[in-house]
Parts: sequence; C-alpha cells; structure tokens
Amino acid sequence: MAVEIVTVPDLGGAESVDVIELNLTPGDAVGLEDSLIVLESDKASMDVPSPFAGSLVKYLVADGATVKVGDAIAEIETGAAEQPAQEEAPVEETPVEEEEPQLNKEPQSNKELQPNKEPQPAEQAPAAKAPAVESEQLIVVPDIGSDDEVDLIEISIAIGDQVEEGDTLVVLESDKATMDVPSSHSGKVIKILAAEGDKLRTGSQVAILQVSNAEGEVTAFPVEAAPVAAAAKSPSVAPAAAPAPVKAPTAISAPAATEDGASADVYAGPSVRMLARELGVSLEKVSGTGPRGRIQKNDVDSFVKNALNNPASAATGSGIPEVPAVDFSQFGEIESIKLTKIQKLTGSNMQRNWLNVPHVTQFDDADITELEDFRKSLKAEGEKRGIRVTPVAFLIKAIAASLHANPEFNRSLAGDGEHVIQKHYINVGMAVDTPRGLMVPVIKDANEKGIWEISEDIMSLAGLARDGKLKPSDMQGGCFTLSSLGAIGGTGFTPIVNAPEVGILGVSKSQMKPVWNGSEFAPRLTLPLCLSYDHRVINGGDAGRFMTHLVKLLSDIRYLAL
Ligand code: CAO
Repeated sequence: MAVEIVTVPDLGGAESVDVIELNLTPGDAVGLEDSLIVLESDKASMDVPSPFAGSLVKYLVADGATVKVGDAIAEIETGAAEQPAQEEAPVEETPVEEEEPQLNKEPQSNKELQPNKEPQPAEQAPAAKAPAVESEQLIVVPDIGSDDEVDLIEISIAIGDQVEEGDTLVVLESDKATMDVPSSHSGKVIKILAAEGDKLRTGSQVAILQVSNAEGEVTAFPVEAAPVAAAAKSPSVAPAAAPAPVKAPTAISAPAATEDGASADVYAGPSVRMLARELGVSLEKVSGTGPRGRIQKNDVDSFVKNALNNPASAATGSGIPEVPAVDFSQFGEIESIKLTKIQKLTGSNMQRNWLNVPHVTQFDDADITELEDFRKSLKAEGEKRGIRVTPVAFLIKAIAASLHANPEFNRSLAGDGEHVIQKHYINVGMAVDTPRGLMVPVIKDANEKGIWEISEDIMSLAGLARDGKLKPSDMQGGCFTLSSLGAIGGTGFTPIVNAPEVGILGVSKSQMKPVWNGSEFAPRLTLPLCLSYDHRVINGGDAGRFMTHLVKLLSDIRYLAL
C-alpha cells in the first residue's frame, strides 16, 4: 500500500487555473487515466487524468480553488507496494463552451494549453515507499480555516536547514492575520516550493524535507512533477536552486491583472470573462452569486443594469471629489511610511462602511460601581485560575444578553435589498489594538458562556491578535462589535459600524462622578457607552431599548443571571 500525491501537470503556459469540478468522492476506485478533476483556464477546460490506479483517499484542493502547476490535487492509495514514478499525464482539454468564439479566432490559445510532452527530468523520485533510510516528505499548507488564498510573506527556512516538527517554515498573511506554517515532520529542507509573494491556500505545496523512515509512514514523493519551464514562469514552484532569503523583508505583491482588467484571483469562467471584456466591466467589482461566489453571466448583467440605473450611486461613494495630493516636503522634513496590509484593508473597510451605512450614534452612562466591586472580588480566584477579568468580559456578556433581548441588532441586510437576515446565534466581535493595525476577533456563542470563559476567550484572542496569529476563522461570524477604549481613555467617540453587522458599542474610560440619588450626590463609577447603528435596519426606538437594556444589565449584574 502506498499513498501517492497527484499534482497539477504542465498547463502549457497557463499560470493558474480554477478547479471547477471534483469528479470523484473519497473512497472511489480510480483507474489509470481516469479524470480526477476538471480545471478551467481563461480559454479552455481540461481534465486532469490520474497517473495512478487505486482508490481516492482525499482531494487536496477544493472545488473553486485556483491552482497552478505542481500544486497537490489528490491523494491516491495504490494497492501495490511498487508503483511506477508519476508521469506527466496528458491534460485532456476541451473547449469550454461552444459560444466561446475566442477559441476559434485564436488557435494559439489551444496550443498554449497543449500538455508538455517533453520527457520529465530524470530526477523524479520513486513513487513507492523507498526502502532507503531517508525519504522525501512533501509539506503542504495545513487547513487555514478558509478556502481563500493568502499571501506568502516570509520564508523562514533555507535549503539545507534541519527543521524540527512544529518549526515555522513560512509565514502567510491573509487580509486579517498572519499565520505561521509549522513543519509536520522533522527533517532536512531539500526543496522550497513556494516563493515570497506567492498566493497559497490549504493544501498548497511549501517544501520538501528529507526525513528518516523513523518519521513514520512517509511515502516517497515525485519531486519534479512540475516542469522546469513552467516553474520558471510560476514563482510558486520556484526551483530549489534559488532559495528565498531567510527573514527577508515583507513583500506583498498585488494580484496579477488579467487582460480583462480583472485580477487573476477573480472566480469566473472564460465565457463570463469574455462577456465582461465585451461590456467593459471589471470583474473585480462584480459580486458572484454562483457556488462559492463564482461570478456568473447574470451577475455581470445585474452589475451593468445597476450601474446604468445608479450612475453616481451614493451607496458606493462614487462622485465624491478626491482629496487633492499635497507635496508636504515643501513645508518641512517628511518620511513616507508604508501601510501594513491590515491598515490598508481597515482603511478601505472603514471608508466602505462609513459611505454605505447611514450612522446614528447614541450615548448613555452605566453605573458600574457594583460591577467593579464584584469584579475586584474575583481577583484572588482569577489569579488561581490564571484568568484576568476586566470590565470587557462583563460588557461582552451584557451585549450578548442585549442582542438576545433585542434581536433587531442581530440582523444584517440581505444582498438583494429585499430582506434582512435574522441570526439565531450570538457571536460578539472585539476590536483589538495591535502593532499591525486593528483586528476584530470574534467571541463565539457569547450568550452561552460565563464570565470566566469569556475572560479566557478575551485573553487568548487578544494575545493571538497582538502576535499576528489569528486564523481567518477566529475573525469570522461576528454579529455585533465591541470597541473598548476604556483602558486608554476618552469620554466618548462615534464608532463606525462593522458592516454587514448593524451595531457597534464604543466604550470609554469609567470615571467616578457625583450622581444625584434623590436626596444627595453620591460618588458612582460611571461607564460611558456609545452605540452606533445602521439606521436602515435599526430605528431610534430599537436603539433606545437596546441601550437601556444594556445599561440595566451593567448597572445591576444580577439581571445577567436571569
Ligand atoms: N474604564 C476604565 N478602565 C478600564 C476599562 C474602562 N472602560 N476597561 C478596561 N479597563 C481597565 C481594566 O480594568 C484593566 O485594568 P486592571 O488590570 O487594573 O483591572 C485594564 O484596563 C485592562 O486593559 P487591557 O487593554 O489589558 O484589557 P481589556 O480587557 O480592558 O481590553 C481589549 C481588551 C482587547 C479590548 C483592549 O486591550 C484593546 O485592544 N482595546 C482597543 C480597542 C480599539 O482599538 N478600539 C478602537 C477601534 S476603532 O478604531
């Protein structure tokens, strides 16, 4: 028994292609040359035949993924102890749709997609488990919690390095976080299969290690499945002879633009791309309604209709004059500091939310004198448990209870503009101030957790955010956001709604204030609360009720137990 990994064969020049079909399900019998998956480039679709007979263990790519030459596709268990080396199986190409005139007009397109029939370098490793003491182990990106591609921003190893299981091999950066890719094995780095600036996803190849058989069930792997010519074109299969420098500075390249002006990352088939070209539509601006966000022809049609009906749509902010560029150096010494990816993304999200969402902010104070007494009384037990309880834990708990009592705040506008989506789960996002920028991890099912558990979540998520180690899944699924500047200061601010959520609570620093109790002024610890909401979904009455409920819970936390 051996498990073989099938990789994307030579695409004849196409740099990256979409996986549009997974033909089998794990456990299925696979015959030699059976089609495993269907790929689609800008110009044609292609079957990838299996170079092995056996049974499918699992796919290493998802339907809708973008792959390139050399990416791992699937694992196949070949019942035999000895298998022939993986050959470059010819790609069976079929034109995508008859309506695709480009294939007729441009016969060279077909040629581009012809499989490379050149014999492969003799360096291919035997595919069977090698009897030798040493064998080769492919390391791929583990599950990163989403199907999205992320940027490779740092290679932490060099050819010849000895790495231990768990050592960081490369660092990836998504829109929201950076992640270390740890080595799943100990061994010597003999090839690095990715380069800085590459876009990788779950299952993408990272490196090949030489490991000893003591490592366990290591299967020899055909290391030269990607032809050299294609490797030269695609940085993701950069030959090992050109190792990336260790700890090189972060370099994030913009996604490559295609001839239709759309990013190569856009998920759309050739006929849709052609339609977009004909209509002069940039596909990057079109939201896909197909499976996994695939852009379909009707999405392009709707985009055009919408653009015609709203020539200067306020919803997108178009028509707003740009802020003029100023040469500040004429006034004194200056320095240009590059924004981090997270800062850029936060900036564009803030602008999008500010322009799209009609904001109203409402203010109130909660009397947290007793809450603070209780919180301080937890200190000794907290030390024993290794948990620090701050007012933020009570705020999250009270927000969750207020969302439950006021479900309008747990809604989002549906994309069709005709519905609102009512969520029946309660996840609360928490803004965290980090050196790389603002991050918003999400405390899941906050309504079902107690103060200790919420405090643990706050500590771990804020720690991961500050270390740049949040996974995309840690930041997804929020229903409402808390932005606490309490430890920093201020008396109030107007937070921007984190759309498509419809509410956000800003919290400033608590202060002792004299409060009239009916007969005298008494010193009370008051916490300033600022609730911004999307006035399309929430009306003032809803907001008033939400805030009053929240204030009641914080001012008398016994209500939190009800
Ligand atoms: N008033 C007074 N003190 C407060 C307070 C408040 N509203 N909230 C917290 N504190 C105190 C705590 O009591 C604690 O002090 P003690 O240890 O003496 O009890 C201290 O501040 C803790 O601060 P912290 O920041 O370490 O922890 P936290 O749980 O209060 O907050 C977090 C966690 C992640 C919310 C916070 O660290 C943070 O990053 N806030 C910034 C959010 C932000 O940037 N918002 C703006 C987004 S829009 O640009």
